[in-house]
Amino acid sequence: MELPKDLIQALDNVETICVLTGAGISAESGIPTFRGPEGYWAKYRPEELATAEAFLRDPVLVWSWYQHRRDALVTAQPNAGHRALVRIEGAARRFALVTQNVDGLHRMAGSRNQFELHGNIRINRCHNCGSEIDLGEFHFQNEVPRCSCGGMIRPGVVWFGEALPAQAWAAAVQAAESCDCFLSVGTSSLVYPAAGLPQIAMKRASLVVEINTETTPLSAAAAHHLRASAGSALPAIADVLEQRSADPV
Ligand code: BJW
Ligand code: ZN
Repeated sequence: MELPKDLIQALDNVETICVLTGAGISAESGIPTFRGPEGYWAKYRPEELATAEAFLRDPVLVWSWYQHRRDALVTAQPNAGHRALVRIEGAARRFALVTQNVDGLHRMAGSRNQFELHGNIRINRCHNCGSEIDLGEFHFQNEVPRCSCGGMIRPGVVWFGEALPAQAWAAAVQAAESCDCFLSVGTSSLVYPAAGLPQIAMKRASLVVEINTETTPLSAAAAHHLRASAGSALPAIADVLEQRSADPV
């Protein structure tokens, strides 16, 4: 895609980039988003599946949902958007990738300095003692796995009402506070505290760019809203940044 001329100019001065991604960037890898007509929440209510209360009430239902999503990830591959972020990391002087996604596709693509705010769907941990537990090739059928402490084992993701991993959150705030360009990619900007990161970046008058196929609560405040797919907009941004690093100073 062609980027607006003033955005190309502004990117010329950018040294430190912070990127926040959401489910939209993985949509082009065939993974459903949460909100919207084809999203998970069109079929299920979040409070039935993505809260600790739901898990304690019906762990088999919650486990079945996560196993279904794990199965879908077996064949999922990073797409052009994930790959472009690896190029952007290579072209920036300092770079941090903050993701709300639990699918691990950024790591698979090769992103290095990344922080997972909502955990990782491939990890398991005890709901009682919090230990991370390696279940090997575990595939949920109908028996909820148990920790040696007796607690129920659950997917290592962050549900509504739960605190985000402290280190990842601290790194995300630090990256947003210190960047001169903040890219918000494929997120509805509805779920906090992640949705507050662009506002943190704006305090330092950073260049905030939103890449989203739809309008969100962030769109009006962003310096640029590229109403485009991540897979088309991010390669265009990577091209500009790489061209800049190739140019003689
Ligand atoms: C494309 C595209 C393409 C499509 N290209 N774009 C009132 C006000 C403020 C906050 C609260 C409140 N009431 C409650 C809260 C707190 C709550 C919250 O934010 N709720 C709001 C919904 C109101 N937050 C929390 O509870 C968080 N914890 C917390 O606050 O802790 C406080 C605490 C402190 C100390 C002790 C205890 C607590 C935790 C939030 C956890 C969210 N978890 C989930 C599930 C993770 C596990 C799993 O995967 O199952 O995270 S919910 C779900 O939403 C998931 C996502 O990461 C998250 C965000 O969704 P995302 O990524 O934005 O996806 P979508 O589907 O919403 O949007 C996709 C976008 O892509 C769309 O805009 C499309 O247009 C776009 N798109 N294709 C570009 N190709
Ligand atoms: Zn335990």
